[in-house]
Parts: sequence; structure tokens; C-alpha cells
Amino acid sequence: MKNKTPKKSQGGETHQTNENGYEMLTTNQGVQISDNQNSLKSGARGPVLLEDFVLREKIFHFDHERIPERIVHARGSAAHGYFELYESLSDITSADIFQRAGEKTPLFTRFSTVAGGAGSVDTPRDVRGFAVKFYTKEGNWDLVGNNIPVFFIQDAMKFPDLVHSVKMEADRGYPQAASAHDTFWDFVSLMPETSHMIMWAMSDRGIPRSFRTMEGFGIHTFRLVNAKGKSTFVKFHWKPKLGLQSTVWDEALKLQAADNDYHRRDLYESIEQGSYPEWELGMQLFDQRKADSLPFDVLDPTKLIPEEVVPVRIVGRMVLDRNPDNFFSETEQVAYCPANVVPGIDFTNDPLLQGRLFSYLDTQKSRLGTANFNQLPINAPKCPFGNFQRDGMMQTQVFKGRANYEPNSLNMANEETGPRECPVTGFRSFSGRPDQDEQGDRLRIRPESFADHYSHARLFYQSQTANEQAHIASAIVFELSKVTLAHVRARVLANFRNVSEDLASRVANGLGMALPNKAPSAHPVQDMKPSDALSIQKNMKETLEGRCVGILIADGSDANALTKLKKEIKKAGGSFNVVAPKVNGVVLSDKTSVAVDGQLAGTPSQLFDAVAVILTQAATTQLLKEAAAIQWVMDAFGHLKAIGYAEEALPLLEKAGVVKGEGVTTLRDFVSASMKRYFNREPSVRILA
Ligand code: HDE
Repeated sequence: MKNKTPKKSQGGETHQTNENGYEMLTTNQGVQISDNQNSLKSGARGPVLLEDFVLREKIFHFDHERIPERIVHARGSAAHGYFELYESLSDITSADIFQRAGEKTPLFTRFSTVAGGAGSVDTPRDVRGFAVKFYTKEGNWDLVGNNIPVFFIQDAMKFPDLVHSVKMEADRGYPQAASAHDTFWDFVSLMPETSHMIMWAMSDRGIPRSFRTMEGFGIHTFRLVNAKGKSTFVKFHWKPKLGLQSTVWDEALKLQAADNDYHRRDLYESIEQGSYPEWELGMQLFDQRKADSLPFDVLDPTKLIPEEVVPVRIVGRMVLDRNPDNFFSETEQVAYCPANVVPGIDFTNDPLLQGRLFSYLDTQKSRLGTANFNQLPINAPKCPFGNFQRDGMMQTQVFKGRANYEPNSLNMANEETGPRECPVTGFRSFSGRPDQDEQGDRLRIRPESFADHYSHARLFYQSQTANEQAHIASAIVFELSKVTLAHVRARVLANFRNVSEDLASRVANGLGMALPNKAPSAHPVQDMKPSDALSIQKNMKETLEGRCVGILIADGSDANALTKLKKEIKKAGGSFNVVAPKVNGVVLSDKTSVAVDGQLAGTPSQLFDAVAVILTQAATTQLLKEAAAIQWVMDAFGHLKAIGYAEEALPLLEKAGVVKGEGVTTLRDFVSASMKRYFNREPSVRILA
């Protein structure tokens, strides 16, 4: 970009302009570069000279551009934003971020898939990471959660095994970003504590429509501690403003081909367009008495507390309103850590959480190469900070004076003494009376209170709509159909019989297998009261906000109908993309030319939430011979989306097998129809398990 005025670079030094008014191109030593096109040779066709420090420096730096990717959650997308508190929580916590209603705290949020590498796709069936770094006035607080409120395992000891089993298989190097393979299901089948999370991962929660339509959860029970030292247990929730939305499995699979970056693009573009993704922060707050009254252990991360039992109190909102300037510097280098807490927020004895408190710092030293990664701008607190940690690779701070130890009496020699501890305001770990279990012998065992592995899985299954239950059963059929070890399939089914006989027999039927004997359960399975909050379909919003309509047109399409439709979509808060056989513009019925956002073959309908088809009779006749056009409407129908049509386009719909009815409407009724999916249609388009 042309830049006539000297501009500050990131390093802080002033860039001068060259003779043409552009920022000067220099080496890392600040030496101006005269030619960035050719290496230095001995003669025009001669060998390149070793003395070419400009070439050597450029290639050297390029050679080292990559850093190790995260061992899990490698593929992620992030944005800046703020948290705004609705009401003071000073009676519950002394955390500065929760003191003053209306106050905003800057933050950086990264969403991720878990299993795939950094270059994998956005829409596999997987858990999504949901990590928030709050830059509070009293230091950084990281709430490092997922879009599922429970976890696969109860003890950090099993995490490396879990991750090894789900990642690509060790000898063959595949499958990438997929849980549908032998080793994962082998591990699952041998670890019944995974049952609850498996239900979530196999439900539509595992294939979200976008980051901005997923919930987030802190999972573990944490503590809030007030100024008087009183502790309250808390489970954190993020509730998306747009409600919950997911894709259907066939759509998620096809999205992997249509757009690798479907979720990343959605996040980036919605922020660029000013429709800022937003979530409300909720807290389930409860005390020890409540915890003791529950039929499960609140320290067990494979359990959740139904919202009907402990309500979610909404305390503030998160708005993501700024894209990163640089993907690597920010999204890649950000280092979240559940151990980053501030005064007023503390841990519990959840054994999974305790293991995490070690892991993140450790892995980040390996990933970012130095113990000084906290000095990177994205990781540094925005409040003052200082201590006597010194040196190390890539130290960027230039410390003054001799005080690099404490205590010191350098003040008596009129020298700086450096920082001192804060006995009153500093972080103090919660020191409540440990209960009996914490004082016992040293044991490598699971507490008896963690033994119920099936009741919560059953609760989840029973809280779903009939359509969602069918999705879970079908997803498990799909996954197990990729498992080649028959004994693993049988063991999974034997476990599922404890979750739900209905589910187990649907899966067995879908696989064409006989039901194996029920696996013994270490604990009697309880029937809990179903919770509507666990279903996506019961928590969807009928809205066009955050949704995008694909409009298929071709030469001659009705200009009035198109203008009217665009206006109505905008008025309803939605957006649209115009799709046509030719990308360079379409001449409409009134001879005006309209810009096209996507070419038909490269812009399939799975990219949209609803579709409209505005074609002349002639264009329709032509497109009857175009598979991409037929597939476009066929998929929209199969993916349960609203379809709006101009009468002339009907033959295309008919050829695609689209049946008029709910959600398939003329353009007049289309916009109100486009605000939801038509799950009732599903039995007519696919045989679910
Ligand atoms: Fe993580 N996890 N995790 N995890 N996790 C990492 O840290 C780990 C767990 C989560 O966007 C790693 O910087 C252990 C639960 C997110 O940068 C690593 C255990 C939850 C992210 C690590 C867990 C999470 C990570 C890899 C079991 C939900 C991405 C790279 C004891 C509450 C953060 C890194 C980002 C990343 C360890 C279990 C969420 C290896 C040992 C439960 C969102 O340190």
C-alpha cells in the first residue's frame, strides 16, 4: 500500500519513505534493499554468490516461519472483543472484572476443532474449543472451555491415551480430523466414562453451523471467592445471541469439500460486516450443601448440572468486534492456560482440571520455543506487571539496575529495589477446610462418587427431540461403520445398552448386527428428569439474523423480484449471496447488470441457510442439463432448508425431486419461511437409524 508519511512499524522504529513515496524495504538490520526481484550473480547467467546477504537473510527467515502446531486444538480461528458486565457480583467474587456493572474488559477468543491439524477443515464431527483470554485490570484470566459441557475422561492421566486414539492412526497416518476409526472407538469401548461426552459428540453439537451459533462451557466446577473469603462453586456457560444452530451430517460432509474455511470465514466476514458475534456469560452458582445433595460428584467432569436444577444466571455479554491484524502473531501465538486465574477465581479438586493446570504452560514452552512467550503482545497482560524472572531465550525486556533478587536493600544505596509482594490485594488460594477425602492416604484410585458412567448419557439422549435422537443413532452407525474391528463395535453396543436400549438397537439395526449382551455397569443407572436446555432444536431461534440466503439467477432473471427479495432479506437482518452460472455478472429482465458473488459449480447450496431460485423459463430449460444446478436445489431440500422459487423455475425443482410443502414456497412467503430448518421433512429425504 502507498504510504507517503513515515509510519511506525511494529518494532517501534520509524519507516522512512523511498524515492517513490512507498515505505522503504530494508533488511532486518535496517539496510535499504535496492532489488527484491533478483539474487546476486556472477554474470547474468552465472552462479549465485554466497555473499548475497539480502537473499540469505530472506530465505533463512522463510525457512523458519513455521512453529510446532498445537498437539490438540491445532486448527483455530480467533477474534478480539470485549466483555461487558450487567450487574456487580461483588457479593460472590472479588474478581475485579465482576465488580462494576457496565464496565468493559478487553478479550481475545479462539475457537478450534480438536483432532485435526492446523491445515485441516472446519466442519468435521468434533468437539470445538472455546477459549477466552480476559485482559482484566488485575491480570489475565483465561476461561479455556469447549462447546460441550462435559469431557471424555475423568482423570488427566488418560488424556494422552485419549488424544493418541483419536488422532490419525500411528502407522498409517490417517484419518485426518475424524473420530470414525478403530483406535478411537477401541479406547471409547474400554472406557465407559466416555459415554456421556460421546452422546454430545455424536449429536448435532459435533457439527455446528458456525462458531457464533454454539454454546461454550468452562466444564469443570470452579470457585468464586468474595472479599470475605467465602467460596461459591461455579460452572461457566456462554449462550450465543443467535441461538443454537447445527448442520446436518450430509451437509457437514459436503461443506468439507465446498469450503475448508467455512467457520473461519463466517467469523471473519461477520465481524467485517459489522454484525458482531455475541454471547452472554452465564453462571451456575451453588454451595457445598447443594453439591452434596446432587446424585453425582460436582468434581467429576463427565457430569453436568441440569439448568433446571441449578439455573444459569446471566451476568454479562461478550462481543467480538475486531478481527486479528495478523493470524500468526495473534491466533497462532496466543497461549491460553486454565491456570491463569485472578484473585476471586479459584480451582477445585477436579482431577482433570488439576492435570490441565500443568499441561498448558508446559506445552506452550515447547510450541513457542521460550519461557518468555508471555511477553508476546497477544499474551501480555494489559495491566502493569513485573517480577524478578530474567533472561531466557528471546527476552524482549531491557531491565535496568541491579535488582534481580528479593529481598534486597538497594533502596538504602538510592537504587531501584524492584517490585514487592502484595500481602493484602495479591492472589491467595482458597484455604477452606479440606473435607475428609482430601486428608486420606495417598491413593491412585477413582472415587466411588465418580462410578456412574451411564445415567448422564441417558439423560442427554432422553432430552433430545425424536429427530435429534435419530441423528445420534445415525452418527454412531456412520462412525462404527468405519470401524473395522468387529469386537470393538460389539463392545460399544454392549455399553450403549446401559445408556438406552432404544439407541443400542437402532445402532445395531443400522449396522446389521445382533445386539450383544449388555455390559455390566459398576453403578445402577438412574433415570434423571430430561432437560430441554440440552437440545439444540428446542433452543433454536427463528431469525434471519446471522443467516445467509443463496439466490440462484441467470441471464433474464426478474429484476423486480430480485430487488424485492434482497430488500426483504436485509430488513429481516439476514445477508445474501447471488449465485449464477457465469461469475462476471448477469443481465436481468430490465437489462441492468447485477454482480455475482459465486459461480454455480463452486458455490453449492450447503454454503447457505436457505435458497431462492429466480430463473426465466429459458434459463430453467438450460439448467435442467446442469448437474450443479439440480444438485443445488436437491441438496437444499435434503439439508432441510427453505426453498423459495419463481414459478418459471419449477421444472428444475421437480427434476431435483423437491416436493412442494412446508418450507418450499413461492418468493412471496419465502423470507419468513427461511428463518428455520424443516426437520419434519427429514424422513422423506433420508432413512435415519
Ligand atoms: Fe486442553 N489442551 N487439555 N482441554 N484445550 C490444549 O494447550 C489438556 C481439556 C482446550 O485455542 C493444549 O496450548 C489436558 C478440556 C482448548 O489455544 C494442551 C487435558 C478442555 C484448547 C491441552 C485437557 C480443554 C486446549 C494444546 C486433560 C475444555 C485450545 C495446545 C487433563 C474445558 C486453546 C495448548 C487454544 C489446548 C491439554 C482437556 C480445552 C496440550 C492435559 C477438559 C479450548 O496443553
